[in-house]
Amino acid sequence: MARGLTDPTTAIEKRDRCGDLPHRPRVLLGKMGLDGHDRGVKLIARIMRDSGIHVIYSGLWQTPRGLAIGARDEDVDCVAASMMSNSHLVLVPKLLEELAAVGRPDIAVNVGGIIPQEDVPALIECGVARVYHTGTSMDQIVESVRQCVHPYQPLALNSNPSAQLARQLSIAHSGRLPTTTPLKRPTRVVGITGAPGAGKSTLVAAMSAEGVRRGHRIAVIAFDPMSPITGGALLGDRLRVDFNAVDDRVFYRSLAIIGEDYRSLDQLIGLVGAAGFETLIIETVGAGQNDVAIRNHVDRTAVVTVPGMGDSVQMDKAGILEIADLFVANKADHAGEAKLVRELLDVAGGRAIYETIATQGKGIIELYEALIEQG
Ligand code: B12
Repeated sequence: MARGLTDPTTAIEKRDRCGDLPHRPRVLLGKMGLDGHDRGVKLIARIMRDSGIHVIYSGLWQTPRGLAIGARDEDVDCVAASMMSNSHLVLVPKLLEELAAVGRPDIAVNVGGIIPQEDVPALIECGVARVYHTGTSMDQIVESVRQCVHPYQPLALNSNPSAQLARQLSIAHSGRLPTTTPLKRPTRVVGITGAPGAGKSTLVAAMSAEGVRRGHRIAVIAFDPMSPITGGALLGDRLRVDFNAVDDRVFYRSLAIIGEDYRSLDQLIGLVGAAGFETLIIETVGAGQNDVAIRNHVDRTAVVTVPGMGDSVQMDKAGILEIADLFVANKADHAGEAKLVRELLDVAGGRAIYETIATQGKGIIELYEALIEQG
């Protein structure tokens, strides 16, 4: 931990503290209610990531139901709820009820933050696994997760279908899916790729919401990078989707990979289709010029670009721009948009260019129709 005034307050030794477990622990880190204290969760997220844990951060202001859907669809080993706003006696029991309602009453819930000692028995009584306090050490935080990890078993056939899909995806991604498992490709499998920070997750979230508006059920698989040093990952794309609005009409799954290791992807796609989804959107890890492997797995690829990413020579290079079936010029309100579109037109060779401002939902209907309705 930090020793002097100039040391980062969150410095910890990056080390795989979970490599001995049956699988990489998956944790949903959540803050429910009107609680804006996010220093603690950010610290916990980094500690977990740097200890070999896959952390899904769902953002502030979650509802118990949104968190429960996330826990089920992400197939987490535990939920880590950080409660600082004195609403734990109301929201935590509700979270446990919702976990049961969405079909995963077995997922462990750990609670930490500002929890008066006298409230601990009531939380344990309603089903919380453990309660942690301010000043919880790094070792305790990692241990709180390790204790929840058990080998993956298929869920019972009569369990919730999304819960079953989520578990099948976990098994497939760990390379252990039985070869006899029925697979079916969804009607539409589209890939969204592009540089880190281009706005891919916000675009995917906006397109998912558009799909829901049209009465479609959308599945998303979003890849984020896995640390080659610890095996840990911070899976942060999910927080772009407003689950308070789309509820479980969007099945969203975050997964970590190193580089472009898509060896399980065809099975993942087949499982999503076999679960009845006709549309699957796959978001790649933030891609570089040479990251083109996604095109071997999807039907259509959208390459997301933003203004200010380089001169026109960059556009002529072989690689990622060649795999686009269509281009998205996102952040169209930023300076340099006209130049970007002009340069894209030069290399597009007739491929369509869609201008979007994903954060405002602009251009999303046109993109959805081009990529998904007509795809
Ligand atoms: C910094 C701070 C703020 C900052 C927040 C900055 C930020 N972006 O987070 C600011 C100034 C904005 C703020 C505002 C407010 N605050 Co304030 N704030 C604090 C303070 C001083 C420290 C919190 C902190 O960052 N700690 C450091 C982090 C690293 O620790 P942590 O969050 O506790 O997390 C650790 C452990 O708890 C544990 N942990 C946490 N969750 C979990 C979960 C699991 C599963 C596990 C294993 C471990 C674990 O692990 C972490 C590492 O050890 C506390 C008092 C205190 N000493 O705790 C008050 C405090 C939390 N705030 C309080 C209040 C009332 C407010 C305001 C409502 C004040 C007001 N009237 O406006 C607002 C609300 C803001 C909002 N939107 O919600 C009260 C809450 C009272 C309560 N719950 O009963 C406190 C306790 C102060 C007090 N004594 O009254 N606050």
